[in-house]
Amino acid sequence: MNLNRLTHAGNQCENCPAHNIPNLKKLGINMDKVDQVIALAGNPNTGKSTVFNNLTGLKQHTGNWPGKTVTRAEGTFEYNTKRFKIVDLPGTYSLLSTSTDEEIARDFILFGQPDVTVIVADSTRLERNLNLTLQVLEITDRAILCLNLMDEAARHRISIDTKQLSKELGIPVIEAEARQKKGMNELLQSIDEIISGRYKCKPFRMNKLSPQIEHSLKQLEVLIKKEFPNMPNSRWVALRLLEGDQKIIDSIRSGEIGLIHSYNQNDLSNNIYEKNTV
Ligand SMILES: Nc1nc2c(ncn2[C@@H]2O[C@H](COP(=O)(O)OP(=O)(O)OP(=O)(O)O)[C@@H](O)[C@H]2O)c(=O)[nH]1
Ligand SMILES: [Mg+2]
Repeated sequence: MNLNRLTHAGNQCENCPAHNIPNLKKLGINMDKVDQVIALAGNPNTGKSTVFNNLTGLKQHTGNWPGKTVTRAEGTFEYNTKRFKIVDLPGTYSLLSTSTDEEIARDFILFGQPDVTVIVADSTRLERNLNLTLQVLEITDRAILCLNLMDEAARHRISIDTKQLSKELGIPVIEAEARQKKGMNELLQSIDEIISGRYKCKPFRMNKLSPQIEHSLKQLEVLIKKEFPNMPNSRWVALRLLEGDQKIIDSIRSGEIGLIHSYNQNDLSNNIYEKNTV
């Protein structure tokens, strides 16, 4: 094996533009004075932690099997002089899922009030990944779809019309190969455009509900807001109540849902980050 050549290739790679994103400072776990919060959501094994590591310089656990990230981890970076907290979440297929890992992701997406939610999707399994994407678009006005693993998609001869997808979803769609650090600059630019208001998302929403259901939802929402005034996404909670979601019913009865909201508003201690790394 020619080690010289390998080392040289490594150095070349370190110098290539993908490794040196302009205007990005990776700040690790320094949580001082954060301006904006970004959530990394997505199905399991789509490259969320790889994106997180690229932007923060941290070493969140990655590997080629689903379910590696089991709790939420936080890191920071600075881009164009703004400071961002970015939250790496466990993978989830749906906001209605009930496994512990998936609940952690769901709770942050719903109640953590991220300024922008980046949905990291596996480009080779776009259809399956769009399920969560559409659910996230129901509850937020500011989201980005990061089509990751584009190298794998190309290998499988899958091509995606990202412009059309972006038009139909009403949000930016960014092509990425996070393991090769490709697309990170475009992702950051897109986050910046949304935060500054230069890009206005018009998220695709499912068909309208019937007037009767809308009426019941409104009534329930008023009651929920009375009990939990600061809780975001009361409409989503009201919908779950109408559907008879027992866990949500129980957490409303016990008041726990209010605690979930405040837990998700707080910074995590470094301990939690440590537990989730190798
Ligand atoms: N080929 C290819 N592999 C990638 C890319 N991005 C990430 N990976 C690999 O995909 C695997 C999963 O990446 P992770 O970052 O751990 O994925 P995750 O979404 O955090 O996974 P969970 O935490 O289990 O949900 C790892 O082996 C990464 O090296 C990419 O763009 N192309
Ligand atoms: Mg992960």
